Amino acid sequence: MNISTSFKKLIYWELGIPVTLLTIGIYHGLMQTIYRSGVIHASNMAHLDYYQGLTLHGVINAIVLTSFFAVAFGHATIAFYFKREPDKLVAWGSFWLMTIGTVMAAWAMLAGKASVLYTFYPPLKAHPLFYLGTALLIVGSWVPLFNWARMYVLWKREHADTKTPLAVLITLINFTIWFVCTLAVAYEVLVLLIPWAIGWKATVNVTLARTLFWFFGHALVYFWLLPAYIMFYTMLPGLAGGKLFSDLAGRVAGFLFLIFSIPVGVHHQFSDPSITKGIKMFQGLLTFGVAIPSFITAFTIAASLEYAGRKRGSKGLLGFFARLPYLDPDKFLFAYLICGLFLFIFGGLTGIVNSSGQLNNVIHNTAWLPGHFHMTIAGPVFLAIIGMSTYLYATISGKRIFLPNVNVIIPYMWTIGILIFSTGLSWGGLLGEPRRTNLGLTYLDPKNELFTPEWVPTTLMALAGGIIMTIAAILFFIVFFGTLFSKRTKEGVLVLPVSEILHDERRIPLFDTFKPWLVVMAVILALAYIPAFIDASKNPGPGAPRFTPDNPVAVPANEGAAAGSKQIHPASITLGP
Ligand code: HAS
Repeated sequence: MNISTSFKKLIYWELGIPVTLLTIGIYHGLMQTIYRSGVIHASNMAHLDYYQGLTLHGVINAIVLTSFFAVAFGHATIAFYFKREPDKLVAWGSFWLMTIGTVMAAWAMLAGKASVLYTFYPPLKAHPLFYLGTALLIVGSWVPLFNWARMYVLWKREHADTKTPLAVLITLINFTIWFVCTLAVAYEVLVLLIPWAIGWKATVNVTLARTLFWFFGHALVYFWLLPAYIMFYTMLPGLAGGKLFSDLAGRVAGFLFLIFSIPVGVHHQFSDPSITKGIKMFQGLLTFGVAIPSFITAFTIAASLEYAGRKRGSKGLLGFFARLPYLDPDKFLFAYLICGLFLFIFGGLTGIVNSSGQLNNVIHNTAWLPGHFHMTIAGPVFLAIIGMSTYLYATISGKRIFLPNVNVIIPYMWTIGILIFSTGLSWGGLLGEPRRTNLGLTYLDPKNELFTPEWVPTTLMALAGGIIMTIAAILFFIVFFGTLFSKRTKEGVLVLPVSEILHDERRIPLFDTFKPWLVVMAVILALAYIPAFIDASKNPGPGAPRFTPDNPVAVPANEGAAAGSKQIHPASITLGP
């Protein structure tokens, strides 16, 4: 499909900006493994502090990259299937909101005024521009939903009896989840955090802030995941040389995500004493519910791959694995997607461990957690994002992929890196190694009385994995920017790989309409969250004043928004009355 220059430019910018920032995100990922393994015993490097780097790493990789990509891919998907471009004014408006928000948050982080990590838990305080910037980025990213929903309604009017294309359906589901879950974080930021960060309110209710954050925070992970699921269902089977086993399975999985993605956030708060046991158990059970659509996906995609392998002449029970196009540079997306799926087996299994109340006690806040989420967000999500960014840019611009044989090996290298890295973290986590800690300053400094030798092999393993991942990422930058700076060789078009469907089930209205699912979603949300919010408001504990990461003494309430950026000499610290 031919698209206008304005629409092309929009997609280029929405892919180019986050990939450019990703260079900073990847650098700080490597630095994490270096600090943690005790190779250096320093609190900062190149004037960037440990927590500042960790914040940049988390915010750029997990929020900026994912949100920009989801919007760019959403625009491409909707335009491709509806054969119409979305309204340009709205689309560019959303782009500018996201970009201005990103610049504001980036300034606060780079200036060292927002080293609060991507979860920005109070009582750690950031500069108000950090909160405002992330809020703008998020609002900008859901603006396109209203545009797409209008296009969907118009399309439906003309095609009442045709199944909505699966990719469109999952895109709309994803952005609906995103819109609903971000309302809570908007409330947290605008009502609780900004007035407190400015100094208008002396304290904040930490439990309420965390509960609002996790209302958003777990749905956020499915907002990251669903673009990859669209690729698994609608592209991967065809790229493998086969067909999608069942289109209905994809629809069922999509709607299950709609109802289960949000009401599970309390599983991040199993250790929060203010929330009562019954709510934790209920949301724990719902968390098992949110794993079901991924199990459906595992079986459906495995069956689709088996069909592809058999069509390519495989024999035996598992022979089909040997017949798939792993290293075909012309089908490089296959490599990115299959590697992501492979990692997700382990990412999913560790997720199920996390969601079991008792086991969670063992791994909560340990290195196990980053072990888990690097096999999810840095697995299927990241690989789908970078693979599709290269694909979309090259096809829309009409350029040839730079170094195609290198491009196809990047995902395998990344996968090997992640497997080593996450094994080190998961193993360390089981030995009590904490997350979000600059271990080199104490626990991994042999001269320090806290030195913990059990964590030497685990952190060195994570370092080895981190180095391999960084090399893979550098190769990705070479391929992406090499393609960007090469000459156009043909007319650029918007075309997405489309898999045929093996069992193209008849249209079942229940799985092609939003209303009943939205009602069920609202009911489950109310059951899961009204009691949680009541608990968080009823048992708030003492309100928390403002703290900065470099100082154990609270910032006085009468100091302004920028308060806390100056270092206070330890001799001036008074501990208690
Ligand atoms: Fe999670 C914490 C539970 C999925 C990300 N998670 C996190 C955090 C992040 C994150 C970032 O219950 C840390 C937040 C923080 O900073 O504190 N998670 C789950 C569960 C799932 C899950 C049950 N997580 C994800 C996904 C993420 C993500 C997806 C990002 C994209 N997670 C938790 C819990 C915590 C948590 C607790 C809090 C813990 C705590 O104490 O703080 C499920 O959705 C997982 C279901 C997945 C499966 C896998 C299906 C397998 C498939 C692949 C098939 C492969 C094939 C190919 C067919 C059941 C689909 C084969 C090919 C070959 C070549 C072999």
